[in-house]
Order: sequence, then C-alpha cells, then structure tokens
Amino acid sequence: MIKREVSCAITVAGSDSCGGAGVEADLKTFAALGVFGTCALTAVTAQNTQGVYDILPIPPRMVERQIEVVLDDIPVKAAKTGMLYSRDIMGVVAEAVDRHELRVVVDPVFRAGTGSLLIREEDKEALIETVVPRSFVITPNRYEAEDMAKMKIETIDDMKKAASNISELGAKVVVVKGGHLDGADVTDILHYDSEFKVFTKPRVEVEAHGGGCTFSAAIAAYLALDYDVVEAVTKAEEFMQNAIAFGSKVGKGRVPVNPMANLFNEAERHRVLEDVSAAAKMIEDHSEFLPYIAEVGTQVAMALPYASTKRHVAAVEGRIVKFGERARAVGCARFGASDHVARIVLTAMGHDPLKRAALNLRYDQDLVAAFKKLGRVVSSFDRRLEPPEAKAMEGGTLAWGVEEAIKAAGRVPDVVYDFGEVGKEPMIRVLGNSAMEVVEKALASIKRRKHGNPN
Ligand code: PXL
Repeated sequence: MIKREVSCAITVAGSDSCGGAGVEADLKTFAALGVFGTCALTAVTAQNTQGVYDILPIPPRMVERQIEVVLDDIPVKAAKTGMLYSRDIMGVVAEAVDRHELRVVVDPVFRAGTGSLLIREEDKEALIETVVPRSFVITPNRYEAEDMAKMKIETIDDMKKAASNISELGAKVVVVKGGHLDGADVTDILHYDSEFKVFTKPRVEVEAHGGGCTFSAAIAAYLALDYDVVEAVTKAEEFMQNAIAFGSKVGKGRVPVNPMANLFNEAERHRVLEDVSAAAKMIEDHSEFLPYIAEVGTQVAMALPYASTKRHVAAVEGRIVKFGERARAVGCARFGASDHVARIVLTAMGHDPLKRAALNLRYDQDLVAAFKKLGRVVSSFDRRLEPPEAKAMEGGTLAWGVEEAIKAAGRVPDVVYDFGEVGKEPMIRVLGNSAMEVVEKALASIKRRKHGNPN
C-alpha cells in the first residue's frame, strides 16, 4: 500500500438529522476540499429544514473520549467547533485544545437558522469565558457578535468595533459575518493583527441552512491544507458563494447549502471544454452551417452545472467566423470567452438547470420553419417592446429577451429568435443540454430546410 499524504481535520459539533448543518455539513465540506474529516459528536438533534424538535446531548466524558482516541491516532492539522451545547462539554473541548495545542476555528453557535437554541441559555457566558480565548479563528454572525461584543451592530463600522472587542476576549482572528444586516450586498469583516479585511459580495436571496457550519469548516479545511489564515478565510468566502447560490431545496423549510457545488464544477471543466471544442469542430467540418454563420460571428457555449457568472461558461475565443468558403473557429474553447451567448445560457439555466448550452445562427425564416417541422419548441421576442429599465439591468437586452421567450413558451424553448433592430442583426439561438446537442439539433434542421440557399 503506497502511503498518500492527506491532510486531516476534526469537527467537534452536533449532528443535524436533516444533513444540512452540523457535523454532516462539516464532513461534506472537508471531503469537498480534499481534507480527511474526523469528528467528535457533542449532541444529536432531531431536526429537519423547518426546525429543531429535540436535542440529546452526548455525555462530556464521551465527547472527550472521541477527541482523544482520534487525536492519538490521526495527525489532525486543524479543528473546528460547532454546537457545544453545555458548559461541561465546553470544558472538555477547552482542555483538549490546550493539551493538543489545536488550531481551532470556532463557530460560536447559539441558535439554528430556524431560531431554536443550540446552547443552554445559562451556558452562553461559558462559551465566552472558555472557548473564545482559545480560538484561532472565530466566526460570529451579527447576533452572536452582538452578544459577545456587548453592543448593537447596525453598520460596517459597528462590525469592525465588535470584531475588535471580540479579539480582546482572546480570539486571534475574528470574522464577523454580515448576512443578517440589510442591503443588496453582504459584507463580512476579517480582523487580524489590528488590521481589517473587508469582503463584499452580492446577496443571494435564499433562506439558507448550514451556512455558518460550512463556512467555518471550509476555513478549517484550508488551514489543514496549509494556507495562511487570511488566504484560508478568503478562499472560504469564495467557496460559500456557490455553496449558497446552489443550495439543495430538499424540504419544506430552509435550503441546505451545497458544499459540493464547487467540486462538481471542477469535475466538469474538462468535459465541458471538450464538448465545446467538438461542437466548434462540427460547425467547421459541416459546410451546411456556412450560410448560417452570423455576421457578428457564431458562438457555441456550454456552462458548468453550477454556473453563476460568465466565467463558468466555456465558449470559442473570438467566435466562429466566415473565412473564405469555410467556417473557422478563431481560437480555442475557454471559460469566460463569451458575453452574449453566456448570458443566454445563464438566463435559461435560471429556469431549467439542465439547459446549459446555446448556439447563435443567422436568422432565416425557412430555418425557423424547419425547426418547427421537426417538433422543436420555438419562441421569440421583440426588441421594440423592451422597457428602458431592462437595458440597464444585469444581462441587458438578451437576458430580458430570453426571459420573454421562456415566458411565452412556458418552458425553456429549443429555439429563440428575434428580428433585430437598427444595428442589431436578426438572430436564431438554439438552446439545449450540451454544446454538441445544440449543434446536432441545428444541423438536423438545416438539412431539413427546403433546398436552396437562404437569402
Ligand atoms: O448552524 C449552526 C448549527 C450547528 N450545529 C447544528 C445545527 C446548526 C444549525 O441548524 O443544526 C447541529
């Protein structure tokens, strides 16, 4: 057996039976980041996405035994704590941190997102006295930070002040999370060595579950992987954006975050590039496409499964253009190479996550008719009807137009066309599950179109 080095971490936390938070979220996060996860359970909760129904604490002695036997055997490089429930459990965790000189990321869990207390009310102060001073990183949300810093938090300056207060309690690095403050953006504050780092990101409108657990576990995982602490927090911030945006709506209540979203994106990068390359080659190799190459160039694009920006969409660098009597891809397939067609894909995925690919072709009435003849769902939009405010919105005219076409069809159609306007070429877009699929769909319709060149 060849020994392969793997970084190990431990989570000391409660179990969440719905799988979205607690040790379940922590272990998924460790695994998603390539870290071997171990755990010591502090409590079992009977819980679903709507609430916490029961809590069974684990005897402190048993919490201690789990930590001890794991650390005796496995070289753990970073630790995190979640729900610690009682003063007695906090005591054994504090002793273990001292004995093993653990670098610990503390998620100072007071309540579940659904509102239930996950710590005995009378033991909140014990957390501040015994656990906070031993934390390497602590990650309070607004309310936890208010409790610990003994002040109200309403502004970013308040968050900074609270972070300073909490560091005076003995925490080395403080990350105050701003998700519970109002605003279109969310700002988190990192306080370290008397310096501040500010993270601002667009708010994802979702009632998430397990976000705090996943974030602190991601920091611990990056520490186990030897990132320095500022890098570890920065990377954990990035990790959370997709984990929250692509949560799994599995129950009737809150939406568990998805620690696997980034992993699945990574796993698909190669396949998506290959698919776009093969699709571009198919367009080059089939002369039937030549009359339909758009004046502005034809683009074929495909997104990763959890795509939120054009950086998650692969397309042909420089598009596919007419070059003499051939269609030629100007460059290679690359993520971020498309604006327009990427926008179409991202809009379609907002309605049907499987519709990850699109292709634009020059408008031709008979080609539209051929798509219909082959039973494709065809829809359209009229640029003249676009309200002025839509132009200014993210995604602009194309996002608006594709939304209109989807609304009209009642689903993501196979084809969206428009007649253009002054300075805008009329266009057909073919949508589908993969780059190859849209190109094949288009070729079938081109072959079916009545003979003769388009005008
Ligand atoms: O998010 C904090 C948290 C920690 N631990 C357990 C939880 C939750 C939230 O629901 O259930 C076990």
